[in-house]
Amino acid sequence: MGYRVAVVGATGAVGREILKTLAERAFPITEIAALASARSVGQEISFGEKKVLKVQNLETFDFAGWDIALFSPGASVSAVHAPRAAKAGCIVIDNTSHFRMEPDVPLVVPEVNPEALKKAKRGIIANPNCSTIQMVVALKPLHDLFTIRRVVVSTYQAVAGAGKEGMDELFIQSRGSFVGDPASPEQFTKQIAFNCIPHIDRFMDDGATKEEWKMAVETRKILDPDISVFATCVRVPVFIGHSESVVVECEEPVDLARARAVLRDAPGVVLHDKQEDGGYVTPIECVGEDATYVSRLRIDPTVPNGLAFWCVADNLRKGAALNAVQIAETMIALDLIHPRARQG
Ligand code: 11C
Repeated sequence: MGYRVAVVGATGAVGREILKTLAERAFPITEIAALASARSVGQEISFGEKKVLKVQNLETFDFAGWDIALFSPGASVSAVHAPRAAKAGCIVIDNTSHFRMEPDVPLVVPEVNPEALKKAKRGIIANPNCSTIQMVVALKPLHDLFTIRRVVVSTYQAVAGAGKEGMDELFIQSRGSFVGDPASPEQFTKQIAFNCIPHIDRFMDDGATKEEWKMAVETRKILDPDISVFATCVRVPVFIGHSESVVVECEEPVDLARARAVLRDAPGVVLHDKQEDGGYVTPIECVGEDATYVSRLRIDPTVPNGLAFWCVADNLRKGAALNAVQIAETMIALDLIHPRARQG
């Protein structure tokens, strides 16, 4: 049994990763469509080893008879076309921020809150922000054990979070600084090569950025509404792979051995924490990998029941494409998506 699957925003960094992930995981597909804006129509994109897809126009695409649409265009494009696809009976998994906080749209990380998928009444499921996904995958087993009440997180986010243009800017500026031709910033507010920028997404009224706000509100929606999150989100000159320093305060007394044991068994987590030179995972090592890697696990003695760790994950993969595909796989496993007969 296979499904008719449309990938929207197929020419972008996440869209391409979705196609790669679907092929690698042998997702049950009978037909696949790659959709993008009019200017990409006709472009060819490979799907798996043997197939080449011609990009079709999202504006004029008829979703009737299609089972699943994986969206990763801009938020304003999803705002228009995701409801159109859902209305045609297609299950939409949207990777943009547009629907995430709407009460009737589940926000899902399959290792954390798969049961929320049963409440997808509008036919739209939201994929969380990449920096939230890897954090909640690591927090979930610790929360089950110690009841987390407060999280302080600092992120070190790769330029891939700003798409292909962000990656190009880091490359061009890095090369340019060796040949005396430093390119001026366009995608970022300051030079990103050899620099760190404490600013991702727009500023909000309280002085936080929207990326920092997203980490707080999304964590509460996915994991527990009673957890407070204070985030500082920083762009760093890394191409792919977000890193996070996470400090939690818990209700229950924390125990390092028990924390290690649950993290070792937790779905989606790889605990790699040797407490020696190189005995931790860095972003370059997580590129192309599915897991969220946890290292540097230790007690924070400066607060009651405090625990600290470092985590890294491939932001295009678990932070976006893989999580979206896992949502579709989980819906199939829970019998929430059924292939429909082709209409028209
Ligand atoms: C970044 N986390 O690293 C962002 C990218 O809300 O889906 C993803 C933005 C989002 O720039």
